[in-house]
This record gives sequence, structure tokens and C-alpha cells, in this order.
Amino acid sequence: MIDPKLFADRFPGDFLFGVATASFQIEGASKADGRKPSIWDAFSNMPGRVFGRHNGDVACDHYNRWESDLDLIKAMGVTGYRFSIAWPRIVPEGTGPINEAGLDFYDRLIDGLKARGIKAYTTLYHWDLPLALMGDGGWTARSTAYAFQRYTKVIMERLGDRLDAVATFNEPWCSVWLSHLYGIHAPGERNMDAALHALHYTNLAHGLSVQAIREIAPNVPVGLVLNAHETLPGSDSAADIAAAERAHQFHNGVFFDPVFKGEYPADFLSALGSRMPKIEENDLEIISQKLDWWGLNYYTPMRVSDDPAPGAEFPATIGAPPVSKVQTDIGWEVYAPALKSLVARLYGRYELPVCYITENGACYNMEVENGAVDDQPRLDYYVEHLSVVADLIQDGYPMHGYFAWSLMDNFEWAEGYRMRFGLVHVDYDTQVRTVKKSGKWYSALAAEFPKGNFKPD
Ligand code: IFM
Repeated sequence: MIDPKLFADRFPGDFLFGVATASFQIEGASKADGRKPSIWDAFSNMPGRVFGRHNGDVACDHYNRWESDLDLIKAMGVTGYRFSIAWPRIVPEGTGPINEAGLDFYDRLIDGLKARGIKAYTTLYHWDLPLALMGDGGWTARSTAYAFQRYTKVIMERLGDRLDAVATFNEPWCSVWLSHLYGIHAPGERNMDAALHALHYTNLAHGLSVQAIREIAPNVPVGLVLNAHETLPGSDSAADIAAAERAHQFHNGVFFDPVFKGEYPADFLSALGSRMPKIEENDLEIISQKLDWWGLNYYTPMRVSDDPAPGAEFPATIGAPPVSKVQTDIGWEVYAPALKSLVARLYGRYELPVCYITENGACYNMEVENGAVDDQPRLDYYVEHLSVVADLIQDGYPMHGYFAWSLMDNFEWAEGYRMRFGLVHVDYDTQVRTVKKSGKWYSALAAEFPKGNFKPD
């Protein structure tokens, strides 16, 4: 096994090692202290949507166990914690009354992080849209973007003085395409027109949120977290290479281009632009405000071939087979080189600010045996992907930090609790946490930082 102390030498002394979670996936306490349902509470209680009809009612019970969970993070020696805030705890109906008890929870959490010397990296939206907003159309309605701006203001006014960084959205690809086109995530729509509306209004909400953050807490670094896909052609035929470019536009460009270039990608627009909602005069200006950082969530590459079906809808691609034979338990190809080529490609195409790997990790479902979890394949995955991050730093890319997904096993969306991504195992019957072999290794690495002659502020 690679010695984490030696491995640490490949990273600069001020590199941030952290762990990440999201509100709906860990908090539970779905009805506590004024929280109202989100679209995921509704979705997970519908038949056939989530494996075993699992839901977020209890999850990891983090809402009640946050202090011991923060102690665990501290004991792991990491210096950053990336978590998300549940909109339905703060503005339970999406618009209307503010719920002070919800704000109090995050107040305590952030103070708890500060008291332990851990940096607070907050995400404002990690998919738990207040259910009441579905009455107006959810993300397919322009009004939701303004409701999000108002929620942002509430958060920044109360918590902005103690946040080390804020991200507006986590993986809008999921809350747009996976949720409105592929029907896999809440609200489970399968409709291109709805998805195109959700796309533009999500981008607008991001921009409106950035405006609010700048106005209220100008010192908090603002970013956006994207699960950019390395869209690799299934062969070196011209048709597959063109398909990979279309896939880039559809899966990455529709977020990167408006945010970092102030426009939607040309081929995407000519194929689907007429079905998008009206783009108002200042929308693209609002969306493309300068960011301080961006976050990359990377797990696996996307391999595509040209879809030969006549009239196939843009991006007109079909999946191509994996190249690597190694897969995680959720069936995702393990292929670390794509992380390197993806970062290089994105910095080649866009003027991007500094980057944090805001999520990376692997699903393996090993259980506790004799008090321990031997998850060597996850450990190997971390070593392989962190090596790539170290290479990227050496090549001069501005990689500032890395958050492992996830601190602990949690509600894996449509897969429920059967898929485990944690560095820490959670026994959902007893809520006992057990640090896995990978967690011990990661913690030994993280504990080396900050290091050398770097002086933290
Ligand atoms: O669990 C999710 C997380 O919420 C967002 N990024 C991908 C993870 C694994 O699927």
C-alpha cells in the first residue's frame, strides 16, 4: 500500500483535503423543526422510483448527531467539510415565511466547524427543492430562479460571515437532465421541453444567486460545482468524434458556455434552441458573472458513439462500451486518465478560475467484519485519482483542494441505501459509524496538511 506520508509530498503544503456530504443524503429528521417536504421526499415515497422505496426520513440521522459527526471529521484530520443547506428547512415552502429553526441548525453546524478548525464549504442547492414550488412548475418555471435568489439572500445574511466558500449549485446536469429528461431523479420527468426550461432557469438561478452573494457577503469566494463529463468517442471514426463533440455541448457546454462565455453552444442552439424558454435581455450577463472558483465532481468517463437512427434527437449519441474492465459496485467504469484529459480539455476551452475537486470517490458495498471494513478497491481508486490530481498540479493546473465523496455512506438517490460511497461505514439500524480501511488511509494523508512552511490564516 502507498504510504500516505510519502504520497503527501506530491501536494503543495496549503492543499485542502476535505470530505463532502449533502443535506438530503445524510440529515434525516425530515419533519423536524419546521422543515417541509422537498421533491425528494415526494419522489422517494412514490412506487418504483427509488430502490426499496428507501427515503430520507432518517438517513444518517446527522441532524441529531451533527456534533459527533463533526468530531469524527476532526478526528480524520481533514481541513475542509463540504456540506449543503436544505432549502426546505430555511424557506419551507420555497417562497414565504423563513424558518428560524432551520437557520439555527446550520448556525450551530458552522460554529461547530469553526470551533474544530475545519473550513466550511457550503452548497446552496444539492437537489432538495421545496415541494411546494412544484405547484408553479419547479425548475421549469422562471419564478423558481427568483425564489432561489431570495433563499440565497436569507442564507448569506445569516451565515455569510462564517463561510469559507459557497457554491450555488451542485451538478446542475443532474437536476436538469437526469431529473427532467431521463426521469431518474426527482421530479422524474422525461420531457425535452421541460428539461430545456429547467436548464435555462437553473443557469439563471445560479447567476441571480451569485449577484445576491456578491451583494451581501462580498468576501465569500463564490463558485459552481459541475459534474463535467469527459466525453470520449467510442472509436476514431469521424462520426464518433463528432458525436463526442455534440455530447460535450449537451452535457457540459450548456452549463460551461453560458457561465464562462455568456452564450449557449452553437450546435446545441441550432438543434434545440427553438424549444428553450425566452432568454430575456440580461439573462446571459447575469449568468456569466465572474466566479472565484469552480468545483469538479468526477467519477467515470462518458463514452459515446454516433446514433445512426434517422431523426435522432440532439445530441444523437448512444453509449459506447467501457475500455477499462474495472468497475465499481454501481457499475461505473474506473478510468483515472479521463480525469486528467478532462481538466486539460476544459482549461483549454474555457477561461476557468481555480479548481477544487469537490467530489471524487467510489461505490463499494463491503460490510463490517470483525469491527473493520476492508475496502481495498476504494483505497486503490483514491490513490489512482489523487495521483492524477498531483500530476495536474505538477503540470501547472490551479488545483486547490480535493473533497472525498463521501464522508460516510448515505442515501444514494435512486439507489437508496444499497450503494455505499463512504469513507466511513454507516449501520443504518444502529447508526454506528465505522471508519473503513480507505478512510484510515485518507485520514493519514489529510492529517499531513497544512504542511511544510505554509502558514494557515
Ligand atoms: O451521491 C452523489 C452526490 O449527491 C452527487 N454526486 C455524485 C454522488 C454519487 O452518485
